[in-house]
Amino acid sequence: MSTKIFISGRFYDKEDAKISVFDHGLLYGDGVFEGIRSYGGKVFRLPEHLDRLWYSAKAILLEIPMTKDDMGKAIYEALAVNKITDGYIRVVVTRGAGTLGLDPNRCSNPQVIIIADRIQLYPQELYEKGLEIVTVSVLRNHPAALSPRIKSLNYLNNILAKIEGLKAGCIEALMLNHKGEVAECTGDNIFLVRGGRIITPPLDAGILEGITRDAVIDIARASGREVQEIAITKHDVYVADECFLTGTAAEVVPVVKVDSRPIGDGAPGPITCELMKRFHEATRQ
Ligand code: PXG
Repeated sequence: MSTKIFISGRFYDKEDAKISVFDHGLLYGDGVFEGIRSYGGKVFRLPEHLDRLWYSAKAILLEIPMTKDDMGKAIYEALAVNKITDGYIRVVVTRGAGTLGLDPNRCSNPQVIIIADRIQLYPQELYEKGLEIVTVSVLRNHPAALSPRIKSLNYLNNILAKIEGLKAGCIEALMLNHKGEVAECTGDNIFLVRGGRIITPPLDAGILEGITRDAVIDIARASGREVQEIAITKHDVYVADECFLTGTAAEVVPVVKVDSRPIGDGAPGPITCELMKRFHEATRQ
């Protein structure tokens, strides 16, 4: 059976799922998106993902041509028609087809695309042994230029950082902000553990407010751990006891080396392992 893709109210076979080459989503990266997981047939933190999608759209003055309720239903339908219970959902809203000029007012029909797929998980080894990352020279977008809070279709900032990381042999890369502070990785948020305390950069460091980040903060606090959102420098990373990343695809993944320096004793730390376990329990009850 061919994968069925939702485009603006209808399901199409993958081969027939097409949008216009005049869509400003393609021409200019003018649009927004979400990456969402489903576990055991339940969509993880769906209201939070929908809220973030609507805030991203509002930030670029894009009106999503359906209600959150209908979007939620379409997401569950996309899972059902493709018989997916544990998977990954990509929601894309484009500005729609317009002219070859930038003017978004000349685009009349924003497109809503929902792709439900099986998820390609990171190798289990990464969760057991931890990940090595590098700090890259590409700075995270200046918030006054293009806010990292917007999950827009223009991901070149992150892609350039990812390319630099890959060239250094790392599948994830650490990005600093314009102030030289630690911001986030190309598709994951970063956390440190220091003296039993969990710290992560605040939103005003110029980061995406990750849904997994919020979930992990909730889980950590519910288990009695202190979590602080404070500015972090590379120095803090290098002297941390533990480091881990959070993201929709990665969930919680330990980092054991940054810029060739071992973090802590160079193995996944106890608090990281505890949070990985609690996150796993929370998503697979
Ligand atoms: N920061 C950035 C810049 C991201 O793009 C995260 C943090 C983590 O956020 P969530 O809400 O996922 O906890 C992201 C995640 C993917 C994928 O396939 C993920 C993202 C973008 C593109 C692909 O995992 N964003």
